[in-house]
Amino acid sequence: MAKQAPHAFVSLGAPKLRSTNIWGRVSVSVLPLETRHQRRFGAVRLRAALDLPMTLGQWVLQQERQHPETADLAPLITATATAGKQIASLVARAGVSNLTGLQGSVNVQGEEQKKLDVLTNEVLKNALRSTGKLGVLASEEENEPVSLMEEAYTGDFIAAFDPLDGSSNLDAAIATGTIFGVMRSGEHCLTGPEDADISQRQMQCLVQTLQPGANLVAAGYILYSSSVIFMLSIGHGVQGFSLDPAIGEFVLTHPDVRVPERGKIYSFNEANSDNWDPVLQEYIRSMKKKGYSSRYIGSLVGDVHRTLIYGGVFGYPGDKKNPNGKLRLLYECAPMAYLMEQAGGIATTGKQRILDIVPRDVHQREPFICGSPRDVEDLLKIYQGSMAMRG
Ligand code: FBP
Repeated sequence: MAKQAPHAFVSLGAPKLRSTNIWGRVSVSVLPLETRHQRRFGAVRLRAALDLPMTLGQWVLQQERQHPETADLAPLITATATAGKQIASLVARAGVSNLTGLQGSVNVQGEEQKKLDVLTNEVLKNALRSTGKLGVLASEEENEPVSLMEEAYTGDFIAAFDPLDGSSNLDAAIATGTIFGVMRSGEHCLTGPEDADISQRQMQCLVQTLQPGANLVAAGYILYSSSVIFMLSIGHGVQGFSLDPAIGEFVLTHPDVRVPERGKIYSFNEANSDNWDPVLQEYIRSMKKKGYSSRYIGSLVGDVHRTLIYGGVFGYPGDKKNPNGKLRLLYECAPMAYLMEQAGGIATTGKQRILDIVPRDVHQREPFICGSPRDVEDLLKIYQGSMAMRG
């Protein structure tokens, strides 16, 4: 008897064509109309049969069903993903499209802006603005928070972001990333048809940017490296989506990310170690004794991503020269701390939980240490010990 040709199901959601075989012979049998559930289950089964990972869009819809309170975040998540794809393409083509190098301007922190710092800031601003959901946005590249109340449909949210973190590494084609955090805004930001005293309310809305990380309702980063990865949390764990260049879609590749309890890597810029406090110096010595290896990219998104996946500790601590370290609380430390805690890790200044800090300024810097819970707890124990000794 001839070898059975492989079969594939073709579901048209109506009477089904039973099967076809690669040699083009078709046999048709009419089956009863499928229920909606059967059709959806059929689609799930087909996706499973074809081993198709879930796309970000499908995941957002699923979250809306499972966590209705996150539904109004969907436009912001998809807009950020779209901006991430645009930025990934700009970063990948920076060398061939004359987008490396400096813009010739300086941001409010006195840093020379890269051409792509400015361009990616516009890309993300426009993408988020187009959702009509934002009352205010704050960015590393904007001197002050920007009110969008006059053009927002609702203004339910406030976003803070670093459009291209680690841009000092860009010209050497080292990993960079976009970091973002989203908070709910108060009634001040909600726009209405006739806003008589909008300027007064704009001020109150701008002030709302200075919320502690504990108020975040979503946060994440997009890593531009050997692959483009969108790591995201909306308060129900951490999911990672890789950009599939074949379909131009983010697909779920890292479901329910949990940082390992302990790692084997410490990640600090040891060039600053002479200026560190003795507790941190002792801690790093103890890690070396325990055989931990050192890895440091000098790009926050790259270093935190590796820490989330492999475990260990990453830190940019304060030191004698920079008592508050280098990283900005609102759009670097807080979003990364939110992700790390959602993945079961710890994020601290060494003395305080990052998510509890109430910002005084949009560009405020804070010492930042995060990673595997057991590894970070070891450091906190030494700090507590030394504080107890000092009484
Ligand atoms: P920006 O590029 O967004 O200013 O980020 C600062 C940053 O590059 C971080 O990504 C990184 O963790 C840190 O600075 C590296 O600093 P240093 O070169 O002092 O180690």
